[in-house]
Amino acid sequence: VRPRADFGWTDYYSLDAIYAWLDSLVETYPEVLIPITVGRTYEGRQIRGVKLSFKEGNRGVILEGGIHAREWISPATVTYILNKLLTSQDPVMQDLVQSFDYYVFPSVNPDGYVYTHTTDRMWRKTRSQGGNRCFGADANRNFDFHWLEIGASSSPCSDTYAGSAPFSEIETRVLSEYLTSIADQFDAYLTFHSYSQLLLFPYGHNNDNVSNYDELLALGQAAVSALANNNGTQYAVGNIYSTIYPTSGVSMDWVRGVFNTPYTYSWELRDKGNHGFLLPADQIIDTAEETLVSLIVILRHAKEK
Ligand code: ING
Ligand code: ZN
Repeated sequence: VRPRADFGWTDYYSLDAIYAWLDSLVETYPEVLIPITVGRTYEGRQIRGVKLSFKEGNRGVILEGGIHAREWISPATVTYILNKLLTSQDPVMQDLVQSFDYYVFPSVNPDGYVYTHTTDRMWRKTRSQGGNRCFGADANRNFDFHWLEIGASSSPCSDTYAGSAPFSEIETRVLSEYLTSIADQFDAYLTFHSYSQLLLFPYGHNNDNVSNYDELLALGQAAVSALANNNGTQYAVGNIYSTIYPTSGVSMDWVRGVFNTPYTYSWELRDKGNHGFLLPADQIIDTAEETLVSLIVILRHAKEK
């Protein structure tokens, strides 16, 4: 069975196209895919995903895309991975599909994503209006874990505005509620950003090692080495704090800090600044493919644990 012919990862797609594609997948694979609506955005759009489950009782893996609106390669990569999970004939992939439940959210900031298509290609935040001169908060500074401690702004006009309070944004609030409702069922929380070619793990608010730091570092290194072997793209690996910059209130750290989820990584996808957020569409497939290779390394390890 093929996905919709107009969805081939040769271009970036609108929110409507992504949601129509999700609908077509659910129609095509009704035994294994169920649609999820996490909630509605500030502007009333649905935040949608799917749960892919071949078996009862599997542990879960969560893929979060599009929390930052302008990072278009993120929803593109997440949808590519979902498609491969459903269609790959590779026995390693088929085994991983059978071994976990996958909760896949290509675009957790739909208002922002639409805004980057209609009005401002470089928009990052949500589109809430709280009586300030400026719109939106950085959804990836708005989670209730060391909120506004470091690497986040209290100025509504800043691109890293943490919001007026933890979970002030309806998008992060409903996502956090959904994640809380399934928290005892997942072992991996994986988020996708761009750009810089980094594989990050907790934490961002300080440089202390998480309890399984050695494992996360070694596994991350194995993952990026497999990624590089795919077609030469080089990634660095480490905790957020020392590898990119101090930050707080990010989704991955909230998941790790509150639920102690063992496998939490964030990819900063291609490139290293040549095109930046405007990564040409003809790099989508290669980017997504190499990312999938690194994801497979992580999931095979998580499965054996
Ligand atoms: N960078 C991320 C940011 O939110 C990041 C870096 C990702 C930090 C995941 C923590 C967790 O600032 C971009 N480009 O958005
Ligand atoms: Zn980002």
